[in-house]
Amino acid sequence: MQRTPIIAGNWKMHKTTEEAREFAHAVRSLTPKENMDTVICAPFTSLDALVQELEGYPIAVGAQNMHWEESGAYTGEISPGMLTSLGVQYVIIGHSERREYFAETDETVNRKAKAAFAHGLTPIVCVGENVEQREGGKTKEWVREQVLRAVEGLSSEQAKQLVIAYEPIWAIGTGKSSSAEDAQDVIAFIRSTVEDGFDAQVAAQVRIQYGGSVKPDNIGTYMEQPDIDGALVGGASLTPESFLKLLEGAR
Ligand code: G2H
Repeated sequence: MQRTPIIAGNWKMHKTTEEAREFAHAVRSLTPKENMDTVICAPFTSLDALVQELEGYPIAVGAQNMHWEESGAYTGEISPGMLTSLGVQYVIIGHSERREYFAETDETVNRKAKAAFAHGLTPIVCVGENVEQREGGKTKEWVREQVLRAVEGLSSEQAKQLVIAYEPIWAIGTGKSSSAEDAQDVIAFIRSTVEDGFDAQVAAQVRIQYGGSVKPDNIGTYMEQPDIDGALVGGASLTPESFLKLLEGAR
């Protein structure tokens, strides 16, 4: 099964709208890559500007979170429909920083994943273990539970469109990346977990990224692995130079 690789930048809480526009101008010269999806997941305040600046260019725009309801008394929240009305196509769900600092749970991840599909957004669902779980040999047990809870109630057609990002928490923003072989091992396991939840066809189509201190000089080693379909990249996606080098390195 040929899966289209997907490289997504996760800007986290970086860049004003003006800075986002400048970034978009700098990367617009990007030569369209056949067979690769490229996404920038930006703060809510920059989404509109990015969609406008990148219209007609081969870079999609994603959000980093959203609420699962369509509207209501949820002060400070953003709905799926608000994102799609801007032209946003992807949304990161359940990033470990949201799980750790903003009370995101497997249940809210699941609600958001379902809401994303209901609105035609592609969710990038993040899973990953912390250092204690890693050292205690609990990585697979933990990510299996996170994956199965995230996909509960999705149809097979939806699950095929899903993007999962495996991001070991100890590798996020620390400069300590998982070796490509270790990442491959866990990601192959995640694929087999998707097979258990659905079937072999869904497992063969779901795209699974690695995330955690991915840089232009190590992205190639991840992309060579048979089950790794791309990367979710934080720090190294923040400058146009580094972002373009990432895309080069991922080819
Ligand atoms: C993990 C990743 C982006 P970084 O959070 O999702 O960030 O590449 O900076 O480790």
